[in-house]
Amino acid sequence: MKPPIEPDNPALGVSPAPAGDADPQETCEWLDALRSVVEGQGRPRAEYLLEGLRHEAFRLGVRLACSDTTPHVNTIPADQEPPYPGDRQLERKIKSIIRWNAMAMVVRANQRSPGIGGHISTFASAATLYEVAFNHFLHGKQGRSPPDQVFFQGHAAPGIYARAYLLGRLSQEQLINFRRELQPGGGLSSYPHPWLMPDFWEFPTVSMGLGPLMAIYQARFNHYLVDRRIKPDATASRVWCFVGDGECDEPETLGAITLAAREQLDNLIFVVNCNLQRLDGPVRGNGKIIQELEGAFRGAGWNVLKVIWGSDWDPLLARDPDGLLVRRLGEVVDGQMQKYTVMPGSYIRAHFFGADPRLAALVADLSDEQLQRLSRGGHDPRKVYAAYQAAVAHRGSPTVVLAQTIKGYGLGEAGEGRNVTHQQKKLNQAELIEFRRRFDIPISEAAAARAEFYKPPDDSPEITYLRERRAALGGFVPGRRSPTMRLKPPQWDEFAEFFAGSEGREVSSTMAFVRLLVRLMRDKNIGRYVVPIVPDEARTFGMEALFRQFGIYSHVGQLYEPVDSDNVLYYREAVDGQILEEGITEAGSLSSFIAAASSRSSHGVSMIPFFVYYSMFGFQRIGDLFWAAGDMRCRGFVMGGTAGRTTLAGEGLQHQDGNSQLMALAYPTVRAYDPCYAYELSVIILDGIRRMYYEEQDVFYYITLMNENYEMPILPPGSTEGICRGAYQLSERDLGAKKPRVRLLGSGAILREALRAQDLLEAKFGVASTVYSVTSYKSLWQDARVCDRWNRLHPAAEPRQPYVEGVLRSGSGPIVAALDYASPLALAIAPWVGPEYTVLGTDGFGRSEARQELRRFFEVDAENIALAALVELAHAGQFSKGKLAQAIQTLELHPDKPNPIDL
Ligand SMILES: Cc1ncc(C[n+]2csc(CCOP(=O)(O)OP(=O)(O)O)c2C)c(N)n1
Ligand SMILES: [Mg+2]
Repeated sequence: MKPPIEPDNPALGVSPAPAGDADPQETCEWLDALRSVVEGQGRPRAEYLLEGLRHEAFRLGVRLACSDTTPHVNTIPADQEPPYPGDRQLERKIKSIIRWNAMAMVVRANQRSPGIGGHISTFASAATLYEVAFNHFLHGKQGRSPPDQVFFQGHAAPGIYARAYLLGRLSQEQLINFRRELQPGGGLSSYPHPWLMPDFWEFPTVSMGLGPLMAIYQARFNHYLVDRRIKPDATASRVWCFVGDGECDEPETLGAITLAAREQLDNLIFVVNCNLQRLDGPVRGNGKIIQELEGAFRGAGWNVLKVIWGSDWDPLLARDPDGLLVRRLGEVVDGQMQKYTVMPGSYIRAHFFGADPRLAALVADLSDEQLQRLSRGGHDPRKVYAAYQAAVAHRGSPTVVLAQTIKGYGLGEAGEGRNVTHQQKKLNQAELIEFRRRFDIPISEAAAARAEFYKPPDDSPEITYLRERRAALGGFVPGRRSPTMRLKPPQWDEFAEFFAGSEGREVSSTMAFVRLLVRLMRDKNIGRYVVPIVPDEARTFGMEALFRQFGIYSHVGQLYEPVDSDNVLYYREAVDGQILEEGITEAGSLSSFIAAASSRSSHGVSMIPFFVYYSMFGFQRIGDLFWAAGDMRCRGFVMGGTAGRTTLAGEGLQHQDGNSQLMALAYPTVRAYDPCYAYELSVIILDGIRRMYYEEQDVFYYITLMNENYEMPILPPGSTEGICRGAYQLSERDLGAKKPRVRLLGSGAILREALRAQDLLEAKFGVASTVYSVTSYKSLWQDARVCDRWNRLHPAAEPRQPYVEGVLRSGSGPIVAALDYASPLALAIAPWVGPEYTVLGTDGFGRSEARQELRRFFEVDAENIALAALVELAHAGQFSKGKLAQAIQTLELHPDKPNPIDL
C-alpha cells in the first residue's frame, strides 16, 4: 500500500497567493472597490463592470489566461439560497426508508440468487438528488402542467423502485423479484426498460452516454413540436437527465452539448452526480471532475451550477475572507478527496486543514467528529433545492447541476467511498444493523438483519406526505403512457402513380423514395406529422428540393441571406421548417428519430419520422441507439441510403454496406426490407404506415435504398402480400417438362442480376427458372421460426407451413440466392429451403470499383448466379458435370480470380 500523500508535499500544499504582486496596496484597493460595488450596487453591476474591464483589457493588448472554471465552491452563495419549501424532517425520514428498501432489495435478491447483481451504491449517493426532484420539481402526467421527461441514471433504478413501492405502485412481491422478471407475480427489470415495463419506464438509459444524448435531442424536439404548432405547450415539459460523472467519459454524453446551448434549450437540465467514482475507482483521481465538467459545459455555453459543499461548510467559508480555504479546496485532487471520505476527522484535520496553520486555526473549534461529518453539497437538500430552483428559473440556455456526493453514502464500512463500492451487492448482518441505526429505520434489529422491507402504514405522515407531493406535481414519475392514436392511413388508390412503373425512364429507388416522401408530406391526414431527418446528406439522396418546399427547421428562422437565394431550390431555414437537418451526426439524428418516434407516449402525438442516412453509418456505427429505439417501442422509418456492397460504386471498403441487413436480424422490433423496385418500396412504406400508425404495432422499419438507376416496372397483380411478407414470384421461364429447372432468389440491387441470369440460363444452357424477389429475408426467417416453434409445441395439431416454403413451391429445382449483403442473411432461411441451396453474398471488405466489376469480384452477378445454378443441377444429376468447365468458359468466369473473403 502506498503511504498517504503528506500535506507538505508541494503538490498538495496551499499554493501561495498569485506571485509577483509588485504593489499589494494597489491590489487591495482594486479588490476593495469590487467589494464595495457588490455591496452597494449588487452583483449584476459588478458583473457588468468586470465584463467592461475584460473588453478594455483585450483592446489594450492585455491577455488573460482563459479559464472557464470558477472556484471550487457552490455557484449559489449561501445568502442567495431560497428557503426550503418542504418538511425537511419528514422528507429525511422518507428518504431514509427509500434508501433502506433500495438497499434491502438488492441484498435480498443476491441472498436468494447469488450473482443476480444490482447496485446499491449509485442510488445511495444520489438519493437526495432524486428525492428533492421528486418532492418539488418533477411533473407527472396527470397534472395541469405538461409532464416532464426524466432520464434516470440506469443504475439508480433500485431507488426509483423503492419509492414506487412506498407509493403503492409496486408490490412487495415485485421488490422481492427484483431482477427476476419471470417469477410468478412478476418481477422488476434490472434497469429502465420501457419494453419490459411499458407503464413505468420511458427512457432506456443504462447504456451509458445514450441517455444524455437522447435527452438533448428530446429537449430540441420539444421545441420543434412547439415551433411547428403541433404541440404548443411541449416546451413547458422539462427534460431532466440524471447522469453519472463516470458516464461523462462516454463521447456521447458530452458530444452534443454545444447543440443544446446553440439551440438555447432552457427546457433541459442535466444533473451530474459527481461522486468522484466510477466502477473501478476514481473518475479523475489526479484531477477534479467537477472543474473539468464545469469548463466543458461552460465553454459550450451552458448555465453551470455547482453544488459541492453542504451547509456546514458555509460558516467556514464565511470566515475565509482571504480565500485560503477556497484555494485549498480547489487544489486537492479527487483521489485525495475520496480518501478524506473514508478517514477519521483527525486525518482530515492533519492532512487537509493542516496544510496551513491559518486553515488549521479555522477549524480549531470543531471536533474530529464534526470534521468527518462535513457534508457534500449533493447530500444537502437545501443546496440541491437551490440549484434546481435556479435551473428551472434560468432562461436562454440549458443548465447542468454538478453535485458532489459520496458513492455508497451511508454504507459505512460496507462500502462508503471505497473503490469496491460499485460492486457491493451484499451486506452482512452487522452492516445491515448499522445501516438501520444510521438512518433510523423503525424496524427491529432482527428484521434488519433479515433485510426486511419497511413500509409505513398508508395513513402515516410519511406516506400521506409522499402522496400529497406527487398529487401536487401531477402524479407518478416515472410513468409511461401508450394512448391509442390511430392516424388515418393513406388510401392506396391515391398512390397509384407509385405502382405504375417509370415508363422507360431510369430512376433509382432513392429517387422513388423522395417522390413518395414528398407525396406523404402533402397528404392531408398525415402530412404534417412526417418528420424527415438527415445527417448532412440530403443532397446525396436528391432531397434538396425539400429544403425550399418544406423548410429546414431552425428555432431562430434564417438570420442570413442564403448564398443560393436566387435559386428556386435555395437553402431555406424556417421556424416552422419540417426537415431536421442535423449536420454530420448519425447518433444525433437517430436521437431525433427516437424523440419523434416515441412522441406518442411522451407527448400524446404520433409523429412519422423518416431518418435517411448513409446505410453503412447506421447499425454498424450507432447500433446501440437502434437497440434503445426498439426498447422504447419507437415507430417510424429508418432509410439506409446508398446501400449495398456492390451498388455504391467507387466508395470502397468503408462505405459499401453489405452488413446492415444482416445486423437488423438481431433487433427484435425492426422490420427490415431490401426492395429493388419503386413499387416494392411504396407497398412496404404504405403498409408500414398502416401497421404502425393504424394497427399500432410497436415496430420500426429499416429499408435500404440504392442509387443505381434502372427502369421501374409496374406492380405485378397479386404481389402486395408477398412484398410485405418478404418474397413473391416475379418471373417464370417455362421451357417445357423436359428441361431442367431452377429457382433463383434475387433481392435489392441484385434482383436484376437474377433476372439476367434467368435469360442466360435459358439462352445458353436451356435451363428454365423461376425468379423470386426477396424483399425481406428477415421477415421470411422470423415467420418460419414462429411456425417451427408452434409446430414443436403443438405436435397433435395441423402443422403450420412457413410462408417461404409455400412461396417457393410455385417453382421447382435447386435454389440459388444472390444478394448485396453478407451471405449469412440469406443462409438464415436455409432450414426451410431444402438442401439444394446455394447462397451468393457479398462477404468481405468492399473495393473502389464500378458496379459491374464489383459484382463480378464478389461473385454475385448473373454469370456467377448461372454457374451456381448449373452446379446445383449437376449435383442433382440434371446437368452434366463434365460440361461445367465449359460453362465457366462460356460465362467468361475465371477460376483463379481472387476470393473476396481471403484475408
Ligand atoms: C456503455 C456502457 N459501458 C459500461 C457500462 C458498465 N457500467 C455500469 S455502471 C459503470 C460505472 C458508472 O459510473 P458513474 O457513471 O460514475 O455512475 P455512479 O454509479 O458512480 O453514479 C459502468 C462502467 C455501461 N452500463 N454502459
Ligand atoms: Mg460516479
